[in-house]
Amino acid sequence: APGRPGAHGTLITVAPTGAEHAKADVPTLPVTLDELVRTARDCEHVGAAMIHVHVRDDQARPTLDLGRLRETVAALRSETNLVVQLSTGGAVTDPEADRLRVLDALPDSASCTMGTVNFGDDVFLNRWEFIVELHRRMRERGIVPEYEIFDLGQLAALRRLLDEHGLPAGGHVHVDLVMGVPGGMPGDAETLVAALRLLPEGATFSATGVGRATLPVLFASLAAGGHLRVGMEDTLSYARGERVRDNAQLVARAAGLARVAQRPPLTPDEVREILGVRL
Ligand code: KMH
Ligand code: ZN
Repeated sequence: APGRPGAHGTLITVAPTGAEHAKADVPTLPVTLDELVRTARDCEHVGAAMIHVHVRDDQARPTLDLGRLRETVAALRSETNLVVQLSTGGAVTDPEADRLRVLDALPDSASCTMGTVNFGDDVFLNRWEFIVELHRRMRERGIVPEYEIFDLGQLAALRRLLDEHGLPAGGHVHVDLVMGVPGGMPGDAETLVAALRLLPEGATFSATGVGRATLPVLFASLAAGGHLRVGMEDTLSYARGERVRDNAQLVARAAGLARVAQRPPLTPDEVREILGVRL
């Protein structure tokens, strides 16, 4: 693990919003552009290097509106130095055409989920042809993918994608293990180690645990030389019986633990170099 690119430090990605939580239930969720930019600045200040972005409309509902995505990318670029990653996952009901159009907003990076998975009571559909099209368009536009892995079979799909369609933009493979989604792989150290055995050679990985998998996955990833994703998309509870105050609280905790592990937070520019994001 210490031999992985960037393993001297820790990439901390913040996923501040997601598509699943309602603003009415979670008033501190950043949903407006203003709230998002403020969150991004606060999170950068305490150690985040990348932001995984879902946007909301004026009613705080998830949207893939291209104008809003473009405006968001521009604002995050001008107000922070964070690597800006847009979600192409959207919400479980979003049509493929809308999800592909996200790439027209030209972010630094975008997510690319490597297969279909049960997602709570819903199905998060990712057909093979759709995955290939995401990969192809990202390479065409110079957008660096982050391959989202919800289950172990999706790592076999990633190998197939790279074998059949070649390396992504930037020439480097970066994976995010999303663990503990009901319907996906469990969020524990044993499963994380099993996933690592299936990673393509030379790939870097981050991991995030959803809900109560948050801390086990965070510790397991740090111990294995991996990077971290944290944020209110994945976790609303800070400790037993204690709600998350804001995203920066989660980033600050991750940064502190990364320092304890002697793998301090990487800067956005270090992350650009590791992931092959154009400057
Ligand atoms: N909202 C989930 C259905 C991604 O951002 O790429 C999918 C998701 C993954 O959050
Ligand atoms: Zn997401």
